[in-house]
Amino acid sequence: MKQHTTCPYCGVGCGVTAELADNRLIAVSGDSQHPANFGRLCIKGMTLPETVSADARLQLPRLHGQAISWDDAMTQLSQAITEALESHGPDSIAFYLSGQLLTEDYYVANKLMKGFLGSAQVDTNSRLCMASTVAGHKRAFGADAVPGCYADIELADLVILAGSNAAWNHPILYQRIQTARQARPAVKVVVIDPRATASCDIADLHLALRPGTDALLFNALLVYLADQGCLDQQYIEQHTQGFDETLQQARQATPNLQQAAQQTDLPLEDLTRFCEWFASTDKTLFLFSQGINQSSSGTDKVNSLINCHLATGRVGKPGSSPLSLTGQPNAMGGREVGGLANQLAAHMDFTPEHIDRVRRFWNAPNMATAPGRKAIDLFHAVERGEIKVLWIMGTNPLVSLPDTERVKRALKRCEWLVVSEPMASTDTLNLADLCLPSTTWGEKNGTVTNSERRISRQQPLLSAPGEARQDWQILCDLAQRLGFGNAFNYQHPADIFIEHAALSGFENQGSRCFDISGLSQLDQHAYDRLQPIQWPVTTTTPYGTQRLFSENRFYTPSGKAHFVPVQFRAPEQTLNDNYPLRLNTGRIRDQWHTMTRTGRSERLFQHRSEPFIDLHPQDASARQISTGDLAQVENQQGRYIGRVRLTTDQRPGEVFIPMHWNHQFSAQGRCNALIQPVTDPVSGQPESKQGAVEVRRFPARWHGQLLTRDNISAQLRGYWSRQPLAPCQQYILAETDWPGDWSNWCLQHLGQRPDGYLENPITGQFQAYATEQQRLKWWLLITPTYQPADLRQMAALFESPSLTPSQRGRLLHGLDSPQHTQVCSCYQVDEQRIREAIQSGCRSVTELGDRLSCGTRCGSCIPELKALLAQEVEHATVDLD
Ligand SMILES: Nc1nc2c(c(=O)[nH]1)N[C@H]1C(S)=C(S)[C@@H](COP(=O)(O)OP(=O)(O)OC[C@H]3O[C@@H](n4cnc5c(=O)[nH]c(N)nc54)[C@H](O)[C@@H]3O)O[C@H]1N2
Ligand SMILES: Nc1nc2c(c(=O)[nH]1)N[C@H]1C(S)=C(S)[C@@H](COP(=O)(O)OP(=O)(O)OC[C@H]3O[C@@H](n4cnc5c(=O)[nH]c(N)nc54)[C@H](O)[C@@H]3O)O[C@H]1N2
Ligand code: SF4
Ligand SMILES: [Mo]
Repeated sequence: MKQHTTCPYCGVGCGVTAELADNRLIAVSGDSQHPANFGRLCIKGMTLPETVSADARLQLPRLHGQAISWDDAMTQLSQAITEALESHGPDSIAFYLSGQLLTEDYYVANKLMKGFLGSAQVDTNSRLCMASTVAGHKRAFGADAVPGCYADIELADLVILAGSNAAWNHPILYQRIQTARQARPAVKVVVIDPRATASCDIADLHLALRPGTDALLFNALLVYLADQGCLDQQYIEQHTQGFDETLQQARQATPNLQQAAQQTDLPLEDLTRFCEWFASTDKTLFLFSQGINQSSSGTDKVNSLINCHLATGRVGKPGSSPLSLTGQPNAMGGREVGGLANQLAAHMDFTPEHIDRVRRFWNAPNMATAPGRKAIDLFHAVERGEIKVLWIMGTNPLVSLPDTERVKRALKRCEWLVVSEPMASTDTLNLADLCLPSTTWGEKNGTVTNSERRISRQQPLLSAPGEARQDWQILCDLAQRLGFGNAFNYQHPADIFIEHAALSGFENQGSRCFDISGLSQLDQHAYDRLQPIQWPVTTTTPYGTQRLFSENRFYTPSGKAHFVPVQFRAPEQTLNDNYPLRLNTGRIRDQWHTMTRTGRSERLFQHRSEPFIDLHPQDASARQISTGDLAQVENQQGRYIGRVRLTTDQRPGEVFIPMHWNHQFSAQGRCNALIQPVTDPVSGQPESKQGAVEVRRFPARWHGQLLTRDNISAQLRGYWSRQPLAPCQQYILAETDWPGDWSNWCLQHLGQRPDGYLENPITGQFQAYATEQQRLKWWLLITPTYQPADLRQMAALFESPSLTPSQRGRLLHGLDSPQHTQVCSCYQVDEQRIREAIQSGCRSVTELGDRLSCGTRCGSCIPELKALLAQEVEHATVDLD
C-alpha cells in the first residue's frame, strides 16, 4: 500500500511516498507531485524506515520511574495543576513546546494554556530558531509573513545564502538552486558564512565575514545602493516609511565600503563585487537562516537585510524577495497558532482588541492578558522555583538550550516536570517526574507548514507502539479533567484544524495576513485529502497564495513597509585572554538535532561518528594538538570533549562544534554546555553561534574501541562516544589514567572478566572478549594511540548463536580495515574508495558516480565529492554536475 505524507525533518517540507505492509514501513521515496521536492529526498528523509521501529520507544506513562496507567498519570497531572493554580496562580504552570509538533497539537496546547488556564507561560524551541525572523518580519511588514516562495529559486538571477548551510540543512532546496544554476549559467550564488561550508560548492563568491558582523555588511550595502543611485525611489516613497533615518544610521558607522571591509574582515574587492551584483540584479533571492537568527543582534540582522530589499523594491516579486529558511518541519505552524509566549493565536497579539476577539471565539473563561516569558527567562523562572509544573513537549532542552548546567539545575528544581516524548531515553526525559509516551512521525495525523507557507498533511502510517497517544489527545484528556471538556471535545485532528482555520478568518477582513478561512469548511474526508497549499487561503484565494506583498500593501498601521534603522552591535559573548577562541555551533549533514531519531540509524553515523571539534591548523599547532586527537573545549561554564579535525575552512581563531551530541551518545558532547544564555533584546533568541572558549588537548593515556550487546553508557567513565551498529553498540573510549589490571577494568566497567584476551606489554595493546551462553557479549581493543577501525565485520560476530573456535581466534587477532569517513551515505562509499577511484582515473562527479554510484541518489555528498576531486587532482577539470 502507498500513502502520501510529509517528511518530519527540515522546513523544506518534502512530500514523501511511503510504502507499507503489515504495519511496517518498507520504503519511502520522494513524492513526485509535491511542489517542495518534486520527487527528491535527502538522506535523512530516505532513511526514515530505519528510525521508526518500536524498540527504544517509550510505551507506557512513567511516574518517578514506575510504569503507571494513563488514567493515573492524567489524574495526578490534573491534580498537580489544580494545586499549583490554587496555591500559586496561573503563572506557576508553563508549557515548553516545539516546532516539531503538528499544528493541531500546537493549537490545542496554546488554547488550553492561554484561554483556559489563564497563563501565557507557553514558549517553544522556535525561540532558539526563528524568533529573530518573526520579530524582523513584524517590524518590517507588520506581520510574520514570508514574502517569497520556492518557485523564486528557479527565477532568481542572484541567490544569496546568508548564515545558511543549505547543502546540508535544506538539501532539496540547495539542489534546486544547483539545478537552476546549471540551467542558466548566468545565475550567481553568494554564500555569507564565516566558514567555507559544503554550500560554498556552488558559490561564485564566498564572504567569510567576521562572526556576528552581518548587520555591518548589510548596512554597507544599503549605503552603497544609495550612493550608486540604485534605489527604487518610487517604491520607497509610495510603499515604505523610515528610509532616511535608516540610511543615516547605516552611514554613521559604515560610511563606505573600505571601512565596511575592515569592520567585517572581508577583502574590499569581494565586498564590492557583492554590492555590485546586488545593485545590478533585480531578481535577487535572499535566503537566510541560523547564522543570522541565532545572534544577540539577530532581529537587527534580519531587518538590515530586509532594508536592502525594501530599498530596491524587491519584496514578493517573482524571483526577488527575502526568504527565511525555517528549520523545523512545523516552525511555521507554531507561529500560526501563536505558540510563542508573546503571541496570541492566529497571528494576533496581546492587545486588548485581540485578547477580546480570541476570548469570544474560544468562549474562554480565563484569557491570559499579557505575554508570558520567553524560553531563556522561562527556564530562569523554573530555576528560581517559580514554575511548579513544567510540561515539555517535542523538544529536548537539556541539550538544545544554552547553559546546560543551569538548565539541568532548573529541571531538577521543578516540582512537576512533565515530558511528552516518543523515545524511551533522552537527556531531558531522564529528569522527568512524569513521562508521557507520545506518538511521533508515522503515527501522527495532522498538518505542518513549510518555509514557503505551504500546509501539507502528515498521515498516520503505522499503529502507535504500546500505549503511546497523540499529543493533542493527551492535552484534551487533561482539559476534560480540569473541567473544560466542552471546548476540547475534538474527535479528530480535522476538528481542530477547522477551528484553527475559522479563528484565522474570525473578524479578520483583511486585517491579518494569516488567513486560512478558505479551509474552515473542510470535512474530514476533504481534510484527509488536502493537497499541499500555501496560505493565505480565503474565499478570494481558494487555491492559496504564492507570494505576499506583491500589491505593496503591508500589515502596519500605515499599510507601508517599515525600514528599521540598525546600529551594529558586536556579539555579547566576548573573547578574552582566557577564552580567546570564537565558538561556532551548528549542524551536520546526516543527523537531526539531538539524534533521538537519526541516532538510531547505523548509516547516518558513518559520515560523522563522534562529537568533533573543527580547528584551524594554526590554532591547533599553537596548542600542540594534532588531527585525530581528543580535545576539550572549555570556558567558565562548561566543557565539551570531541575529536579534532583540522580544517582551513574556517578562519584562525574560530572553532566549530556540532549541536547534535548529548549524553545518550557521548560523555561530554553537549555543545550548549559552552554557550551563555544571552539573548537578542527584541526576539529573546539566544546567541548560539558566538561563544568564547579555549581548547586544550585531552591528555588520554589509552584509547579503547568497544563493541557490546548492551548499552553500557552509564557504567563508563572518562571519554566515551557511542554509535549503533546493526547487532550491537560501538563505543570509542579514552581515559587519562592507565588502569593497573585490564581484566579488573573489564569486570568493573563491562560487568565481566574476559573469556579470552591477549596483552602485549611492549606495545601496550590489549584485546579481549567475553561471552554469555556461547554468544559474544562484548569485544574490546585498547591501544595507547587511537587507530580507528571499521568494526562492522567484527560486529557481525554478535549474530553468531555460538562462537566457533575460529571466530574466537578472530576476536583476539583479527582487526577489520581502518575506518574511513563515509562520504556517500546512500551507497555507503567511503573517502578511501573515492580517493582510489580518482587516482585510477575518475575525473568528475559523473565518472565517480558511474564507477562507485556515489552521489547518484540523494546528491547531498556532491560538494564533498568535488572537494576530494580538487584535493586529489591538481588542476582537475571538475564537472559541475
Ligand atoms: N542535517 C540537518 N538539517 C537540518 C537540521 C538538522 O538538525 N540537521 N535542523 C533544521 C533546523 S531546526 C534548522 S533551524 C536549520 C538550520 O539551518 P542552518 O542555519 O543552515 O544551520 P546551522 O548549521 O546551524 O548554521 C548555518 C551557518 O551559520 C553560520 N554562521 C555562524 N555564525 C555566523 C555569522 O555570524 N554570520 C553568518 N552569516 N553565518 C554564521 C555557521 O557557520 C553555519 O554554517 O536546519 C534544519 N535542517
Ligand atoms: N548551540 C546551539 N544550540 C541550538 C542550535 C544551534 O544551532 N546551536 N539550534 C537551535 C535550534 S534552531 C533548534 S530548532 C533546537 C532543536 O532542539 P530540540 O528541539 O531540543 O531537538 P530535537 O532533537 O529535535 O528534540 C525534539 C524532541 O521531541 C521528540 N519528538 C519527536 N516527535 C515527537 C512528537 O510527535 N511528539 C512529542 N511530544 N515529541 C516528539 C524527539 O524524540 C526529541 O526528544 O536546537 C537549538 N539549539
Ligand atoms: S530536505 Fe528536509 S524535508 Fe526534504 S527530505 Fe531532507 S530533511 Fe526531509
Ligand atoms: Mo531550528
